[in-house]
Amino acid sequence: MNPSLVTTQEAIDPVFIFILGISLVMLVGITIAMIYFIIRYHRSRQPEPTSDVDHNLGLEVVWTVIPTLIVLAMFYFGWASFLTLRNVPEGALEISATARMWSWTFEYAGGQTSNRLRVPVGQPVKVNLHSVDVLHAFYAPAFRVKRDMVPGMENYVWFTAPEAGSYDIFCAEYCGVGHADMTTSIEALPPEEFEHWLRQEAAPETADLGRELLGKHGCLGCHSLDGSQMVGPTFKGLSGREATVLQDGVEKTLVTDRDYLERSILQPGHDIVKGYPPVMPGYEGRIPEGELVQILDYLTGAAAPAKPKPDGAALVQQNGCLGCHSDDGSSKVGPTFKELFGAQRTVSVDGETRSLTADRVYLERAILEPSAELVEGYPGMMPPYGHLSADQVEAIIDYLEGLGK
Ligand code: HEC
Ligand code: HEC
Ligand SMILES: [Cu+2]
Repeated sequence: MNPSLVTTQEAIDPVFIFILGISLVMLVGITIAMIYFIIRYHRSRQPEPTSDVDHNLGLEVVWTVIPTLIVLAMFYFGWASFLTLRNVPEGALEISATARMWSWTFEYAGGQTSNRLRVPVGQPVKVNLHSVDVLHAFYAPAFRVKRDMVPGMENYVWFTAPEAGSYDIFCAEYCGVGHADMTTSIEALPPEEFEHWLRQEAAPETADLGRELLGKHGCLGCHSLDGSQMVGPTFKGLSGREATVLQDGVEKTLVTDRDYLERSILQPGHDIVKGYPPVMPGYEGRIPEGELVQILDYLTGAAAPAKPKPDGAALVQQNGCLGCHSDDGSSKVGPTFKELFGAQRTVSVDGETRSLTADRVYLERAILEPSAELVEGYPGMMPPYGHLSADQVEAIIDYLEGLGK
């Protein structure tokens, strides 16, 4: 409603205080009047009927009109702030949130996914809500937003994080065993840090782009990526080593840092790598600046920082697996993970019963497509985890292997 409002808290809090304030005044006023009347008109003080007045028009008008105005004011301010919650400011960053039993996944426009909702400080964020199985509810109390997530129905919330920090997210749907375990957080980061994180998460794609550009500019006709000899030195292990070069015929040893690489591409004649013919064409003015950055990122390995191996135990926690599976042998909604690895399983496939060994292939299928084979005696209620990466599934299976058998 009010375009100068920048956060949902600013829209909700005054209305909340307003309604709470009026309610308090009413509560106190009515209670005092009641106590006063009880004492003042007690039978011991007033044994006789006091008067035979049957109504008072003035009073009746006052106690009808004033409460009506108060209730209308509550409605007006409530409606105005509701509109603020529903009208997403322009330029909002869109992120989609998927809820499943019993975990959250947040997905960004570039395809990056995360179990925590990372957002830039100061920018409105629109979260598109989506449930894959049952009712859930996205609830971020710090930003006063709460919205049901109904399977098959798209909905959204928006908010702006005013300062960096970590804010709770809950699932506010409590009819089911594991919603209360669906806790995660909004991590509000300074914009540069957020951009950095986004880029880093997108790294595999950037790396592919750098590689593609090497092909596009014909570099791979003279340079190999795998260490084999071609007309020019291989790109494998290129960055950060020492190179013996000839500068105007004088031999020098240089470190192949980013500046060196940039010069080697733009003005290859400046430093000729010893033992190679000076045949590389100069690319000055032939590669757009942005593409050169991508190529240098790729060659220096900045495009694909070695990501730490995912941690299976943490993944099982974050993805809500432990809401339905135990790791100690006790029974929950699903079979326990303890001593599952390598065990003999009885499953039903399209109504037929089969016996299988829980090897890596079986476990991978059980996680990605749980409905394909149902473990005998259990309901088919496990959500599919197709959004996990191959690395993540492998880490979970390693974790299961660690639980014995
Ligand atoms: C016609 C073949 C040819 C093409 C095409 C070519 N190069 Fe080269 N490149 C060479 C040769 C030969 C050398 C070694 C002699 C020198 O330093 O000029 C070299 C050297 C380099 C070096 C220094 C390597 C070292 O070990 O220190 C880099 C970096 C490099 N090239 C990048 C590229 C990039 C990026 C492209 C594409 C944009 C490219 N080159 C295209 C032939 C080529
Ligand atoms: C909503 C409850 C629920 C959640 C959450 C859940 N599961 Fe399951 N899971 C089940 C049920 C029920 C079964 C047995 C029926 C079936 O095979 O689908 C099962 C079966 C399995 C099996 C086969 C077990 C066996 O005994 O052969 C594996 C492995 C498994 N789940 C792994 C996971 C992992 C890993 C996660 C988290 C990424 C997870 N589950 C999350 C309910 C759940
Ligand atoms: Cu839920």
